[in-house]
Amino acid sequence: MKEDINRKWWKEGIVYQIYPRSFQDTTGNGVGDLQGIIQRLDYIKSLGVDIIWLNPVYESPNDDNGYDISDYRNIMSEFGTMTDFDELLAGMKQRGLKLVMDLVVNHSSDEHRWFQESRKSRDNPYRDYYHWWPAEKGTPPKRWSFFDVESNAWKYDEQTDAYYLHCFSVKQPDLKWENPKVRQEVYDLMEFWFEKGVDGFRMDVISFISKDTNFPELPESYNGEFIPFYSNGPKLHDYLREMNRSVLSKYNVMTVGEAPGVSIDRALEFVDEDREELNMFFHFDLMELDRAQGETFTMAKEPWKLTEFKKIHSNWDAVFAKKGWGSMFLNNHDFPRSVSRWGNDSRTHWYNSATMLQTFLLSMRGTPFFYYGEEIGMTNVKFTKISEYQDINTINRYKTIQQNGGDIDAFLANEKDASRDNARTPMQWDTSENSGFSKAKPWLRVNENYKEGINAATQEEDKSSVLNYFRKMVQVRKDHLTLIYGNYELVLPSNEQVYGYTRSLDQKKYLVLLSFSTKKTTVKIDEISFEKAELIISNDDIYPTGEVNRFELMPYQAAIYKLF
Ligand code: TEU
Repeated sequence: MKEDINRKWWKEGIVYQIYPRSFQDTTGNGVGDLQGIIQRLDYIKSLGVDIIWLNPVYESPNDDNGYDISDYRNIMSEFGTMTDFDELLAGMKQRGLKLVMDLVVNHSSDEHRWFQESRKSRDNPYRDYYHWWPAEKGTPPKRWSFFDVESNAWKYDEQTDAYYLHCFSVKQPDLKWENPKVRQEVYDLMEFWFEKGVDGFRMDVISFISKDTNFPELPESYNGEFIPFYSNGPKLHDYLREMNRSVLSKYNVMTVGEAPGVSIDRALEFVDEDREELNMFFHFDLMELDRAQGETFTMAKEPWKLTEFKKIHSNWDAVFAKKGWGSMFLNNHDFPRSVSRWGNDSRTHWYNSATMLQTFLLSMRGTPFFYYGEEIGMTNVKFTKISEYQDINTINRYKTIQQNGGDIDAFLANEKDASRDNARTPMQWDTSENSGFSKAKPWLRVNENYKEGINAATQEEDKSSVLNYFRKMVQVRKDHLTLIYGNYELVLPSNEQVYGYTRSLDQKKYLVLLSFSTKKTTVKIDEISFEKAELIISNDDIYPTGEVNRFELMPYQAAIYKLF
């Protein structure tokens, strides 16, 4: 009997995320642009991916690299014009690629016309587009801000003697979703892009949009952790349903919400099809695995454990086994490079661990999201001086520590592993100056290892490169519907070296074995029985052990077998 799998393009597609600032500069100003992406469309198509997610390309003063939008219907001048955008979209359509844009509507830029108006007077028609706290009510109740040196989300504005709320930087005031006019503005701008032919949105901190506008003190149950509190606003799901009804339901589009603070028990509230809210969302359980408790950007003292890594993925897979759908990612523009973080970027283990991690994402249920450069195994840049960083997050946390007389050296050591800029260095295209990214000095320093084989051109020529393995593995996913929709079952749950699981659908069964170890390991699979294991793909040589259920794995080896 055929299992019912409810096929959808956004479940079968593979996403390639582009940070436009860092992809390809064509104007010679050291900043990537839309023409640069257009130039590289054939390369992107050659990877076998289906969907491009673009980080924000709208007009912005770039306090937070485009996450502070001053005009939702225009293109950032550094990136090009609307004509360039239309050309990009047409070029993508021609090649059968879909485009997902970033929707940043928890906040706008303080340079957006709405905020410029809002701050003018208390009776301005746009006053209620943002959260204001009149000073005569006293100091507003504590709210935390990500990028504020004092971590204070309330900024006093003299002009109207009131404070405005900004959960991110002072230049990112939070929009007031409680105002129906704001919601209508958002739906209108979404329509604007859908009418152009855009295929979906990744929704920035969408879990934060609803606020209790009485601004009570943080309830004790949250134990000082503000991210889960921010993500649990009273009207969140009303707004998502309204958005779906008003706009999303009219188009065949994909939605993926960024949902920091949303725990697994709340997952289906967002993506259960019957609720008609979102298709998928990003959870952050994995991103917290190697971080200090409650500290998104500080490394934990203890190394992370593979058993915990497995548990996170097994638990999340189970939630979406019958309803909803998951998303899979190992890095993005906010988190360090996957091979440096979950693999091993030493010369000896770089190739195997980069390809092993690709095998993982491409053999799990849930839509895989790759981040530009992941296909060639780009690594963390590990800046040592504060002057090398460009990210407001690192720079402002540095200032906080300086102000409080904290340990600057410890902070810089932490940022080497944890900073967002690790993931934002220019794409490594070839061995020419600045890795072929730009003829001018890049906005963020290039990782020097582009000269040592970590670049697309060199890997293009090499049949056994990370890049060419990626292409092969993408094809393996496409050729095996089981790897997309099949049931997932963990084997070897307590093994700290090897992650093993099976995927099965309609009588077909595959075994995936992934070594996370720097040593050779042998595993015996006793949980399931099979007579034969036929190799589908591996990133290293296979050494037969003479026993059907015993496997020897080289350091960071990945292998997928079909079981009979
Ligand atoms: O990130 C939101 C955010 O909270 C992350 O910084 C955080 O690391 C993660 O959610 C784990 O808790 C989004 C964007 O991705 C980021 O680049 C922006 O700076 C931010 O929103 C503000 O728009």
